[in-house]
Amino acid sequence: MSSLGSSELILNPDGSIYHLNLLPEDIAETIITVGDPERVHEVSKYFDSIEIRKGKREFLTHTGHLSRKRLTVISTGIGTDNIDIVLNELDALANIDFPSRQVKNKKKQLGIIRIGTSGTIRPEIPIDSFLMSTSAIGLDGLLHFYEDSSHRNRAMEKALIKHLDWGGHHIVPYVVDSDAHLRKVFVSPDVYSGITVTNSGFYGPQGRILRLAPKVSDFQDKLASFSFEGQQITNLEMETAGIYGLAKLMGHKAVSLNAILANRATAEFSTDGGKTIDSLIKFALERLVNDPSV
Ligand code: R1P
Repeated sequence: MSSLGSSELILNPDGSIYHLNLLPEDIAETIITVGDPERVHEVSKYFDSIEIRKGKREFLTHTGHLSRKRLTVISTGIGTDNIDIVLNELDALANIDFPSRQVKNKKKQLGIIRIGTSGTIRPEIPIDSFLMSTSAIGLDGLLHFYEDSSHRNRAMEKALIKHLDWGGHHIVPYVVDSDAHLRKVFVSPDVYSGITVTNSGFYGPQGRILRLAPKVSDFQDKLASFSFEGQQITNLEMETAGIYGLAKLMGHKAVSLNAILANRATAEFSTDGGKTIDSLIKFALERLVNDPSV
C-alpha cells in the first residue's frame, strides 16, 4: 500500500495533525463536537479531570474523564467546510498510522455527538427545548465531493427535490440518517426529534431576510410543508448533515443534539440561551456516562 504524501496527510513538526494540532493519543473514542470554542469549557468543566488542552484557530480540544469514561470535546467553528476538516482529521488520528502514513487495517469507530444550537421552523416546538436530528438534509454540497453515495437516503432526497420543485440551478440535497444506536442513547420525552436542514449560511441560505431579497421567497414555508414517511423538517443549522455524511462514509457513529434558540415561525429568540445550552450539555453527559455501550 502506498503511503500518503506530505501534502495530503499534513503533519506539524511535532507530529500532530495540521489543523486540529492533535496527536493520535490525544483523542477519546467518544467525541463531543460544539460550534463555539467557548462551549468547550462549558462541557469540560463537568469532567472529573482534563488531561489534554490543545487548540489552533477555531479548533479547541479538551480530553478528560468523567465517571471513568474518556471523553473528548472539540470545537468545530461554524459550517460544513470546517466539518470536512474536523471529521477527516479526527478519522486520520484514529485510523491512519502517522509514522508509516498508511491507513490502518483495523479501523476504530468513533462515537460523535454534536451539541449545537439551532432554529426551528415549527411553531409547536418551543424555544429553549432540545431536539435530536433523526436525519439531516444537506443543502451545502459537501458530500458531493465524496464518491460513495451508498449511505444516503435517496428516497427522501427524491421526495424533497420533487416537493421543492428544485431546478437544475439549485444544489442537489443529500440526506443522511443519524446512527440508530446513538439515537437510542438520547431518546427522552424531553427531547423533540425531526429532520434537520443543514445549509451553507445563516441568512439567505436559512431564509433570513435583512436587506437582500432571497432567491426562493417562500423557502421556509416549503421546508415546513415537506413530510417523508411521517417525519417533518423541524430545524435549520449549519453542521449536522456534514457530520452525518462523513461519519457514515468513514464508519463512525454520529448524532446531533440541538438547543433550540430560535423559533422562525413565531419570530422568537431565547433570552437565556446559555442556560438552555448548559441544560443540554448536562443531559448529554449524563446519558453518555450512564450508557456502557457508548
Ligand atoms: C450559527 O449561529 C451557528 O450556530 C449553530 C449553527 O449550526 C452555526 O454553527 O450551531 P453552533 O451553536 O453549534 O455553532
